[in-house]
Parts: sequence; structure tokens; C-alpha cells
Amino acid sequence: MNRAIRYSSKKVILIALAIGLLPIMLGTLLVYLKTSSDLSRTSDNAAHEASRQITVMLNEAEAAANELINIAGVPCSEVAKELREAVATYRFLRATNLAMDNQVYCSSLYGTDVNLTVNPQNYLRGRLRLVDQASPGPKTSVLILRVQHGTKSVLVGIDGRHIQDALHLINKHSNLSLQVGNTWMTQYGITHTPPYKDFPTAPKTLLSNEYGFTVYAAYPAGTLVKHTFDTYSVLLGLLLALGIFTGLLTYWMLGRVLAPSMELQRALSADEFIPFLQPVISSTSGKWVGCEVLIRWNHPHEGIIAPNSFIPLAERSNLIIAMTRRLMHKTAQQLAPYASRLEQPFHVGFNVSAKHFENFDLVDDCILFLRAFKPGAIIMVLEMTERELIKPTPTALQLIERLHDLGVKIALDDFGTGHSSLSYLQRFKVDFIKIDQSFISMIGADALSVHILDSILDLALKLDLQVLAEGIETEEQRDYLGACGVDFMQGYFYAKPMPIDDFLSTLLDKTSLSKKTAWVDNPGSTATCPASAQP
Ligand code: G
Ligand code: G
Ligand code: MN
Repeated sequence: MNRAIRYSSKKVILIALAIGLLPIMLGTLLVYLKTSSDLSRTSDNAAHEASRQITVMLNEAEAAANELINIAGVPCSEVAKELREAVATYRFLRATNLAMDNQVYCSSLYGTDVNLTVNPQNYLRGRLRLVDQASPGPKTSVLILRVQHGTKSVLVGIDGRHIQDALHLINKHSNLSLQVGNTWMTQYGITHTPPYKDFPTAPKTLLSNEYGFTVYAAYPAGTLVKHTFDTYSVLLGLLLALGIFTGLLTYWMLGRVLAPSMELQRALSADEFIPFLQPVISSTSGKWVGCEVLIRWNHPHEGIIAPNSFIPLAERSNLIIAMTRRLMHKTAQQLAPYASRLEQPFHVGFNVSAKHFENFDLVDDCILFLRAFKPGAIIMVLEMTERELIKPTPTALQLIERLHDLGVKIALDDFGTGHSSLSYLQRFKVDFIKIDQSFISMIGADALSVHILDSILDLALKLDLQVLAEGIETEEQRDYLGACGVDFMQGYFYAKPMPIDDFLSTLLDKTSLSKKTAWVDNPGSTATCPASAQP
């Protein structure tokens, strides 16, 4: 394939990039959502577990308090021992206290040596309070449960270290805290500002109906991303590899399949396709009586590109219709101003493909072309190649009908290379046949080859159609074909395909024309036609 058509456009890169990123983004999103729901679940579990463990501690403390409430009011000297025994018996207790009318009068830690007034309003639901306690021993926090019966009450303190340990052990990564009123306990101790504000990831709140405390569980900022990468690093690596692979594959495939036709489309929009004209010469007058329009791609980097490298692609990608339309338009534009100085009528031949015979667009294109000239000035010829025979579908036949009504002629190009039958020529109402250059080059070669040419010529002439020989490169070929009665000549011997400007200046420059005269005017010609192919 031509290098020009493989130029990968920016679009291909963008599409490949998008397709490559798709599995990466989609996969990462799924993994991210999965991690998010994982974290949310563990956070929820942690909150429930913390709540459960604190409730267990409070239940024990309540059992102790319910035992001790019976001895509240009894003088301290009689019950101090029982208070200390309770602290020793129940696992989590740090201290027990008895009070009358909210005045603590007996403590497991200090006996009667205690002067403490209790304000029930400081207690959540009158029962629960979280405090720092400086003595005895190192400063620690205590969760106090208060149980009241009438004027009697008991205060039992749960050692905050038990709670801290529990909060710490339940989940090392999540941040757990216990809220009682306006006081919070984290695994690090007591605080009076909400600690969970700094932990925005997967926050969970759990309120204890039984005791009224609240447990918060959450993760620090960035945990989700960190967790995603920690847990799914292998999967993410695979996704990345998959993304790169699909991206490259897409780039490669588009580059092969899509880019060429996109490049053609671009060139079409940029008006890079231009007509070259090759003259058709009358055998009898030697005059330029027509031309064949041959498309060229005027590529910005590659220069002039021959059609063989892009016409098949244009046919496959359906661009050939639009391309031919542009070509007809440009030819008309450039030729029309000089139409009156051309031979009258002047034949202008366009190559058409099988694709053109699938609908009636060609009719409009031909009408537009002919409209650019005075009626009768131009004979438009459509060359359909014998290499790919067009199927005689109802559409194709009707199309030919309409074209004929417009005065458009049909030429069978590359005659001799295919297998068109007589009935085929009649059904398609062929007006001209163009003998393929491969036969013309046989002139002057061995006897067998010339024999093939003679048979082709014989057939062509007997069909009673106008005959054109293409690919004429030598005088000998011209004279031979002229003697055989071929009506029109085309080939490098006369002129190569050239830009319209060159074509016009050559045509209008009379002197240049006299150089290549008609075969009949060539006095030195001794060419004779074999009897079978004589006109
Ligand atoms: O010069 P040349 O290389 O022009 O032409 C090569 C081939 O391309 C020929 O077979 C010719 O019929 C074909 N060709 C040239 N121009 C066109 C065109 O406009 N349309 C189609 N379908 N074929 C073309
Ligand atoms: O298939 P079609 O007949 O449309 O193709 C015409 C092709 O033949 C074009 O590529 C044109 O450039 C080429 N051509 C025209 N005249 C000659 C010639 O005298 N010799 C050779 N080799 N090619 C020619
Ligand atoms: Mn042709």
C-alpha cells in the first residue's frame, strides 16, 4: 500500500488512546468501588464490634452496680470491704462508690476520705459519663456508670485502658472512638473535640440504644487509594497491561484498516485529487478529438500519486463516487472556458467503477458535467473496465438507459482482458471499445502474439462499434492500427497524461500538433493490415 495512505492521522491516535484507556479506567473504577464497599463493610463491622465490647463491659459494670445498690446507705466502715471485693471480682472495674442524695460517702479507693457531689445532669441519660482521672496512679480515663434507686446511688468506674485496648485491637487501620455526651475516647485517650472529623473515609456511626453512647468508625483520608493499590496491585498492573495492549492493537488495526480510508477522506476534503488528461487522436485527421481523464493524487508530502495505489481503496471504502464527482467538477471547471476552441464535438472520457452502477447518482453527476458546456460541444464517455464486469442488474441497466438518454456514451475499457460476450455488449449498449495496451504492444513482436492481436482487432471491428487503441508507443503501432481501421488512438506516442493546463496549451499550440499527424498522412508508411482484420 502506498505510504501516503498509511499516514496515521491524529484521529487514529485519539481513538486508540480512548480504547486503550477504557479497560484501565473501567477496571480501576470497579476496583475502586469494590475497595470502597470493602472499607465500608469493615468500618461497619468495627463499629459493631466496638459497640458490642463496650456493651459487655457496661453490662458487667451494671451487674456490679445492681449488687452494690443494696448496700448503699449502709455506713462506709461496714461496706468498704464489699466495694473493694467488687473491684477485684469484676474484670473491667477500677473503682466503686456509694452515694446518698448525690453525695458520695464511701469509695473503694479512698474509703470515707472522699468529698464528691454528683450532678446527674453531667451524666448521659443520668447514667453514663466519661472522665479523666489523675489519681491514683498515672492519669487515665474512666467510664462511669451510675445506678440510682431513690436517694441511693452507686457509681462504678470502668478502666478506660480496657476500652482503649479494645478500640485499638478491633481494627488497627480504622479509627474508632466512643462518644459519651461531649466527650470522646479514642485509642489514645480522652478528647473534647470530635476526633472523627479528621477521618473522612467510610465513616460509620452506631448509637447504643441500651446505654446511649455512640461509636464512630472511619479511616484517614487517602486510605481508599492506598488500600486500592495495596490490595489490587497485581490486578491493576494487569489492567494497565491490557489497556496498553488494546490501545496498541487498536492503533495498529485502525492504522491498517481505517486510517487509509480516513486519509483518502481527508485528501478528498482537502481537494487533493486532480484530473490529468491524455489526448485521444482521430486516426483519419490526426487531430486531438478527445481525452481520457485520469485521476491523480496531488499529495502534500508525496507529490503526484498514480491511481493504482488508491483507487482500489477508494472503491472499497465507497469514496469513489464522491471522488469521481469532484473529478468531473474540476475537469468541467478548467475545460469549459476553452470549450469553443476544442475539436467539435470533443470526447471526454471518465473511468467509472462497478460501485457507480449500484445507484443513480452517476446520472446527476453527468448532468452537472454536461451543463458546464454548450449543448453538443462535448461527448461524455464513461469507461467501464472489462477487468471487473458489471453485473447486469435492473439498476445497472436502467442507469445505462438514462445515461444514453442524456447522450452519454459507454466505452468498454481494457477490451480483450475480460470475457464480455456479444450479448453483454448489447445489453450495456456499449458505444466504444478500447483495446487494451497489452495487445497493442504485440505489434512487431513474434508471429503468434500478432495473431492474438489480429483476432482481437478482428472481433472488435466486426462488432461494428467504434474502436480505440490504447498504449500506442511507436509509429509502427500507429500505422498498423491505422491500416486496420481503428478509429481512435491513445498512447505515449502522442502524449502522456498531463495536467489540464499543459493539455490545453499543447492542444492550442497548433505547431506542436503537426508533428504527430494521422497515419494516412504519413507518406513513408508501408503498413498493411492482415486480411482478417481489414475494415
Ligand atoms: O495513468 P493511469 O495510471 O492513470 O491509470 C491507472 C488506472 O487507474 C487505469 O486503469 C485507469 O482506468 C484507472 N483510473 C484512472 N483514473 C480513474 C478514475 O478517475 N476512476 C477510476 N475508477 N479509475 C481510474
Ligand atoms: O485502464 P485504462 O485504460 O483507463 O488505463 C490507462 C492507463 O494506461 C493509464 O495508466 C495511462 O497512464 C496508461 N497509458 C496511456 N498510454 C500509455 C502508453 O502509451 N504506454 C503505457 N505503458 N501506458 C500508457
Ligand atoms: Mn480508461
